[in-house]
Amino acid sequence: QKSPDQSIQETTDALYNGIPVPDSESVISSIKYHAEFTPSFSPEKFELPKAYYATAESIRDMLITNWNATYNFHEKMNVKQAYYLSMEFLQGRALLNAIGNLELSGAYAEALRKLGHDLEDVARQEPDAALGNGGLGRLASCFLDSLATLNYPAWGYGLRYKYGLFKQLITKDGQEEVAENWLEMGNPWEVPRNDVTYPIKFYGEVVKGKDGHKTWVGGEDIIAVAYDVPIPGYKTKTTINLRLWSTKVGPENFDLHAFNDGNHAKAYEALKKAEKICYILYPGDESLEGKTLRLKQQYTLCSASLQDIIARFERRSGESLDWNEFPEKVAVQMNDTHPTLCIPELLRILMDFKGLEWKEAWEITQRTVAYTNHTVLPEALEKWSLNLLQELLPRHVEIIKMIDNELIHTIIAEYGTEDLELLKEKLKQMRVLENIELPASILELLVKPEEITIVDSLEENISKEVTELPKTENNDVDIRAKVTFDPDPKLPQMVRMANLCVVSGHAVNGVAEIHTEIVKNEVFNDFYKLWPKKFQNKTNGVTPRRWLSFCNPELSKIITKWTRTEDWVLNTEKLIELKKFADDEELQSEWRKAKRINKERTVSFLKEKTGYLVTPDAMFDVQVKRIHEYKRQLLNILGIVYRYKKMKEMKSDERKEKYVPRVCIFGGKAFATYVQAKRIVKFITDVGATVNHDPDIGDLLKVVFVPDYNVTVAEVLIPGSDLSQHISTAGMEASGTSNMKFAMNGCIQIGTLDGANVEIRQEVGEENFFLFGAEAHEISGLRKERSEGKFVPDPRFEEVKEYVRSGVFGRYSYDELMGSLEGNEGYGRADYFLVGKDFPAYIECQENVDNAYRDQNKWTKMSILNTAGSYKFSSDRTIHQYARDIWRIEPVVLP
Ligand code: 4GP
Repeated sequence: QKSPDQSIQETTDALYNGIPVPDSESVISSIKYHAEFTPSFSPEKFELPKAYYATAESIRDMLITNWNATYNFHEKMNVKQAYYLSMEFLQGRALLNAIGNLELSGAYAEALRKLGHDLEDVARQEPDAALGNGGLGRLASCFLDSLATLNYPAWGYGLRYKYGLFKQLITKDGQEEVAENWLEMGNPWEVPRNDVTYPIKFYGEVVKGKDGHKTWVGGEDIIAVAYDVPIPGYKTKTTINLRLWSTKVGPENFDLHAFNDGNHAKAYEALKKAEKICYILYPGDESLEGKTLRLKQQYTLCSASLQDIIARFERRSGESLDWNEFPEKVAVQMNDTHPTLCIPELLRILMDFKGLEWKEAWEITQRTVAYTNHTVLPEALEKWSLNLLQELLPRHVEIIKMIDNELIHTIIAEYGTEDLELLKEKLKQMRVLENIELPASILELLVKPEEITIVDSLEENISKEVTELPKTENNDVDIRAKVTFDPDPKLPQMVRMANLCVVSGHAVNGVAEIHTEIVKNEVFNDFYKLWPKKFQNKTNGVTPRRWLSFCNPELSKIITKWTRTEDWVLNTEKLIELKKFADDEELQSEWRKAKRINKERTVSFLKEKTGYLVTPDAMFDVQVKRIHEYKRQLLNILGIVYRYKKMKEMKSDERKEKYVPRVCIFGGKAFATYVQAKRIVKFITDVGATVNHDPDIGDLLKVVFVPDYNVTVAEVLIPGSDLSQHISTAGMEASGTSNMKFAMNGCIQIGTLDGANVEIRQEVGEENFFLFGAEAHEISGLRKERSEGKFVPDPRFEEVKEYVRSGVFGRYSYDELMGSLEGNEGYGRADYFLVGKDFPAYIECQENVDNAYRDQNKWTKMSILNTAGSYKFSSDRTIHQYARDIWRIEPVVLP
């Protein structure tokens, strides 16, 4: 009889030595061992929750062994490493993914069976790690999987939010949010690292020593603590790290006196303040409190991660420490603008702690950081109030001003001072600081002394006319030109984080071809003209492990059979092979069977989550993504309403003749304070409530809103859908990634020419994609047409709105909702997203979908060609491109 320790050791040794499958016996003893010592559960019983924790911990042992081996090897090789900084990681569940990546599914399934449980049931015990909102966060998680799989030396850095993204309940009033306590039962996938902590400061002031050295003192001090989450690669020992920060305070911040005096609230104040930072993802930021908290979160991520990265660099460099080597060893990727503060933070550490001069520190920083843009929505391009930043991070504001100063010089060099109006315009648009007077030294260059008013920057009111320019250091005193450069006192003074990223990063990338073109030619056009080489495209991708191999074993078996290899999981180009057999009857029949099984799984899932029983004979038509006006769930549901109205007008036979039965499935969360998005959720559920109970309609049409859409729900719905909708207003969806997942799983798309749809359509073939709608280059003209009152809506659009207004689905806020689609000022955006414009094309395209679906052989062929054409959309391809073009890192394979 082996001791449990021995078994674990053998299991891990087996992995270590590349022996693929530890037998189920050793897995059993490892699970039993953990079951015995896993706290929080009754000792006698081995029920599902306990089985889950014990299984997870037995896997974790292996991950940690590999994680250590990877860490040590990278440390020894001292290779260049990439760090992916992201406020979001939407990891989903870890158990089946880890078992799958370690290729232990068979052993674990068998072991658990012998212990009386089913692996799938055990896996269902795990809460989703939902430390993200949507695309950007899930992309970060796919990237981690690819980085590990491809043996890249890379880590993720994020925050360990106590509550993940809220849990969505659907009630009679629409969406309700409740806190998601995903850590309630403990998290077996993390390793708390009480030995890895860093101080983080807020507020306080900057003092200048005699030697000119700046020090940031006073204020509030908290501590960031690391929690490490090992991320296994597929079929490799490489296991990288996702380091998540949590926050606390040191014992000196517990006010014992206050406590003993009975003032408990005061005693805990500092602790509460510190802990609050990592409570939730995206605290509502309407209030100053919310904004402050969000900024504290961002700074915590940036400061702790950079201190950690720098400490590692120093340790690995040892005696031969040379700061100029830093960019040769470290690449920092900012996932959108949320981690922008790592720019001034790196500069601060280099200058204030490592003694580097500005010029050198600035050059090192630029060579180190790079920025990915994920959205062109103006409201999502972050700006922070200068006052708030000044208060919270005074030293960083000084540094940001220095960067702004560098940029101003570049702009002046580019545009010259001949045409002051042009220069003024460029400065206004491009500066990092918005609505803030130019620094004295710059004004000196541009304006005659007699035109200048000098204003003490901190005391706005004390201003005096001067005729002679005083000798001042940059930024300490602002000199305001009377005529030309006055900021508008009515407007707030802001810091534009995106501009800061573009100036400071050596690379800026968009996430799909069309998006990168918009980034270059519209959003950051002035910068693109300055630095064309900085701008790159990196079309997104998704991991084929989680999003095909593991979530769709039925289809995976077929793919392996027909491509005659399992290699497609690592090398998705092999999927192209399927094209050859797209007409093969045998493949088609197997393909349809797999889809049927997946649809049956969806049927039970929908029954369980919503109570609705739908038939798998119907076409499953799915739109799952965050609820946002630009994603146009409203276009989808209005199309359904129109279909319903037409059905009602027909006789039963006619109806059955004309329409293919459909189950229209929606899922997605609306941001808690986004009123219009919440109205849309409510509308969809109201339509469902009417249509689904209409005996005239029966199985011809069902409308189901799946509550609490998350990674796990996506893993069920995507393999089981026939049609998926990606119907954003053209030019507004940066890429989309669920479109890639649907294509991989053989679902056909209806969509606009937007984001990655464009490339997907190219790859799967135009005839296998249902295209409709206005194109990106037409949008601004169409909006203008609308605002000038020249747009003539299609009668079918008027008809559908009228129908909704008539009260068929109840009377909840529908005047507002329908009003928003008209030029009605009272309801805001006057169909900014052009639902009315695209409506006729959309419903006509949906008729084509019906016709295509009737011919099941043709449909199956289209489905096969979608999977075949999805080869390009593996995050492995994306990661190779980042590694080669931006990070300049090489894979290192563990011996
Ligand atoms: C999303 C974009 O909306 C989506 O098109 C893209 O696929 C995804 O990023 C990944 O690049 N943006 C966000 C966000 O999630 O929060 O801005």
